[in-house]
Amino acid sequence: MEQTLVLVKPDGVQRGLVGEIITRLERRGLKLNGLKLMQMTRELAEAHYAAHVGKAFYAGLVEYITSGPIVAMVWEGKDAIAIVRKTMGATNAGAAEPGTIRGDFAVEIGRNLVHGSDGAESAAREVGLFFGDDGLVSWERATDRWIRE
Ligand code: DAT
Ligand code: MG
Repeated sequence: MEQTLVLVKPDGVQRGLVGEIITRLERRGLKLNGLKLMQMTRELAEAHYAAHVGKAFYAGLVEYITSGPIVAMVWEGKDAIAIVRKTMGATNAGAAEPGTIRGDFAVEIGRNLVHGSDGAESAAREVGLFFGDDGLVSWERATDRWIRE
């Protein structure tokens, strides 16, 4: 089953939106495999955002993601990567559709509340970065057959 890494960024934790964000992913029908509150080190932030090295916003991005605790999660489901991205909304929160997490709770790209892996390769890499040493839990849920036929 497909897995994806989701982060509630420091603004989401500071603003008390952890529960709201988890609720939206749970209600959508995705299944939680792993969850932890943590402080990202600069090293982890640089590894996580390696694709953005050299871009104008890179330094600010690393500063922001390490500025306070985050919640890291792994969510599972068929097409979980794309479903999470849709549920989050556009990267630039100011242009994100209402009904999405970013479109309902954020107003700009630099404080966009959440991260979700953008493809199979990055999901595998990011799940390993954040949960490599932890045991993820794959489990049967009584409601699974009411969510997928
Ligand atoms: P996403 O988080 O939607 O996957 P991304 O991977 O392209 O977006 O970029 C990672 C983060 O970097 C994004 O959440 C916010 C920031 N970012 C991206 N493009 C930016 C830009 N043009 N100006 C400022 N911040 C930007
Ligand atoms: Mg991305």
